[in-house]
Order: sequence, then structure tokens, then C-alpha cells
Amino acid sequence: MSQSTQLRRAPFFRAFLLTALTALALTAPVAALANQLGNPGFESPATPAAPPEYYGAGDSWTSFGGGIYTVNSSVVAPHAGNQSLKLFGGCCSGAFQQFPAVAGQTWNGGVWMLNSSLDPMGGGQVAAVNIEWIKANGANSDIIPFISNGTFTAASPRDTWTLQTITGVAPADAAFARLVIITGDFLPGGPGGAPFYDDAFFELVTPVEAKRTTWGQIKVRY
Ligand SMILES: [Ca+2]
Repeated sequence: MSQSTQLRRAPFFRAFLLTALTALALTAPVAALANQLGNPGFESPATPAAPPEYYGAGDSWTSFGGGIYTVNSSVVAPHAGNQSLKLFGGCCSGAFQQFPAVAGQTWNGGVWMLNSSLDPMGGGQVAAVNIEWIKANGANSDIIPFISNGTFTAASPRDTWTLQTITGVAPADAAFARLVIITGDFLPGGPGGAPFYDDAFFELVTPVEAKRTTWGQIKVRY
């Protein structure tokens, strides 16, 4: 490339850098995002002494399917607190919470998962965390019904609490964002074992405007 070509290209390149860096600054999340979930650690209500479990995910959650029990630390050591959520069986069992959303918003969620050697996952059992985009009429979005992180399987390491996350942008027809924690035999091989879940979170990632000082720093650099 000749020197004259480089000189002609330089303004375009600088503009590209400015645009890219500004985009990064504009989409940077605020320092502390608020967890929207109630009862994120499955601590409420407390389990009875015996049996040390009850059906469902407890307060704030809408539970579905037959294989969903809140259990206490006498069953399995939770990620935190004294209780966690046990899911099992073929498609599907799980729980969800949902919140008003606006098209274009970025939502970030996740939950800690455990493949316990007490009841190890087998066959095609998958533990997933999903975001469902819900329309104003309660039906799933026609554009993006849901997104899923279903990478926690029978092959996942045992006895290690692992954080699984999911992030997405609300489509044009979304009125609600719904965080779903779920299990089922989503892979070939049938159901087997029971994944455990604890300390879920779901947060609205709010874009923040670039500060004037950021522009100053960019100008100094380029
Ligand atoms: Ca807990």
C-alpha cells in the first residue's frame, strides 16, 4: 500500500474506531444490576423436618411439571443457604418468573446447577436455563419464542456447582421477559437422574450513555 493510499484511508479508519469504541461505551452495563427474582435461592418457605422437601420451587416461582421439589441441605449441599431446587424426569419440569419488558431491552439471567453423584444425570437428561419472550396476550413471541442454554448434561462434571447463563434482546412483539429453569430429556437416551439448581438471577441490562471524558480519551488516543 502506497503512502498516499494510507493517508486517504486514515480518516475512514479513525471514524471506524470511534464508532466501534463509542458503541462499546454506550452498551456498557451499569456497575450493579438488580436481580429481579424473588426467592432466587429457593430458601422460602423453609422445608419441613421430614421429609426434608416439598413440591415446587416455593415463593415467587410458578412451578410446572411433576418432577420439581425444593430440598434442604440434608439432601444435597446447596450452592448457598440451606435449600436448593431438584428437577427430574422427561420433558418437562421447571419453574419461571416473568417481568414487563420492552422491545430492544437486553436481559441477562442465570442459575447455578449441580450434577450430584447422589442422583447423577443420565441418558438424555438436560438442565437448561431459558428466556422466553412473552407477548401482551400471554403467548410466546412469534419472532423469537425463546432462547436457551442447554449445555448442562449428563456429561457435565459431578459435584461441582456450575453457573449457567443466558442473555438476549427482547424482540419487537415482546411485552414480558420470562426466566425459565427447566429439565427434560432433550437429548437422545431418555431421562435419568436429577439436576439441582440454586441462586438464580435475572436482570435488565440498562445501557448507559458514554461520558464526555470517554470521548476525550478516545481523541487523545487516536
Ligand atoms: Ca439456596
